[in-house]
Amino acid sequence: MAGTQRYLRYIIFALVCLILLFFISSSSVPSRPWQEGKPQDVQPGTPPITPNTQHELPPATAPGERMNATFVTLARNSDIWEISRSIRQVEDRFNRKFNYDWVFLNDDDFNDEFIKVTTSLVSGKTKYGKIPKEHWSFPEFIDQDRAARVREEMKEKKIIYGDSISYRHMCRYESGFFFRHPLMLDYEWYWRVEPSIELFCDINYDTFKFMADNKKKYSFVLSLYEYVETIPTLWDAVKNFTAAHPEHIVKDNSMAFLSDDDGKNYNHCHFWSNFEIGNLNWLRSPAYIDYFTSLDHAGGFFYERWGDAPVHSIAAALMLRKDEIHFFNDIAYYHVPFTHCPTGESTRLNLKCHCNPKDNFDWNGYSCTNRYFDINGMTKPEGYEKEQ
Ligand SMILES: Nc1nc2c(ncn2[C@@H]2O[C@H](COP(=O)(O)OP(=O)(O)O)[C@@H](O)[C@H]2O)c(=O)[nH]1
Ligand SMILES: [Mg+2]
Repeated sequence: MAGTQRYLRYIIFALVCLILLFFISSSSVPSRPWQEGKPQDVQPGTPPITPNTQHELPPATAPGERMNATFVTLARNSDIWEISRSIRQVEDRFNRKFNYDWVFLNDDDFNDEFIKVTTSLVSGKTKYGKIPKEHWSFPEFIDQDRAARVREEMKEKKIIYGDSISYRHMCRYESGFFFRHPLMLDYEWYWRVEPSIELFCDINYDTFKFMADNKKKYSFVLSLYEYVETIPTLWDAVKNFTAAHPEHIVKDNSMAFLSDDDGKNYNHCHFWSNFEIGNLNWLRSPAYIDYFTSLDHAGGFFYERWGDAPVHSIAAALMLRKDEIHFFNDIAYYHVPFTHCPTGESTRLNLKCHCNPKDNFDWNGYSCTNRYFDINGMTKPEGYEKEQ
């Protein structure tokens, strides 16, 4: 019995050695190296295999100094999963390399779940602020009955957010207060992020540093015409402001972006402010504060439904020099229902973009980006005609 067991052990040992030898010899057979840039030989009937020649991994964190900058998001606790999607995209495409802070603002207290989830997603520091009541309520000079009547009328006309009070507080807050929140006072630069946005391309450089190095103060990726029904008297209020404060209007401005008759009428073009990278000191400047205060007293945030997009855009177009506004062609972006997908295949491939170029809104007749290029004497990217 003992002899049989010994034989069995020898046989098992020999088998294990044979198997090991087999694996060692097959792994030492040199395999065919990748051929740079050329597909492998293809056997008939098998799909081609394309080697990825850009396989070096980028460094986990970009070297160099950081700017005094933060992301900023206005959100409700109920926005948690929609903002998580946005954060994940911003982190994957940009911030995992730069680790900038993120400030969250809310008219209510953020709950533990919102704080826990968003903190886990952001690679920089996260800060949570409550908006003071006086920045999210009707100012004393607003006639609340008149405001209520307008909401009723707008509801009947089915104007989007026409009957919403909170949407109006939100637009007024984004227009005049977010940059003055105590948490924002620590920073010079901001990047606004909303729930459910998408970023489609890698951003391999520090966009805040780009803004500073190139003396930019405001930027955009999408532009379009505003719904006229929401801003019938906005341009009158702007004209009152410019008449009272001509000193705030700069010489080489972008009036031609806003008006086709040198300022008489507004053409409703604006930069879409759900994406913005900008300079907070500009928004905190006497020029911008005078502008906001003047518009606020005109009452249109409540008697109409002025959005922060035309409010910011008109300010940028009149109170900044043309060359202080930047169009980020390389930041591919979606916010329902519009997409900015960079024109130019080489840009899209280099930046590993996953947007469909057919979805690009830039050269659509309802976009104002064409006009922005024209008034700045900029050459449109190759291939733009095919996207019109
Ligand atoms: N805290 C808070 N945030 C809001 C409220 N309404 C909208 N927001 C935020 O304000 C931004 C714009 O609102 P959104 O619903 O995206 O408007 P839209 O993009 O114009 O359709 C988003 O970041 C929202 O999360 C609100 O009542 N309270
Ligand atoms: Mg939104």
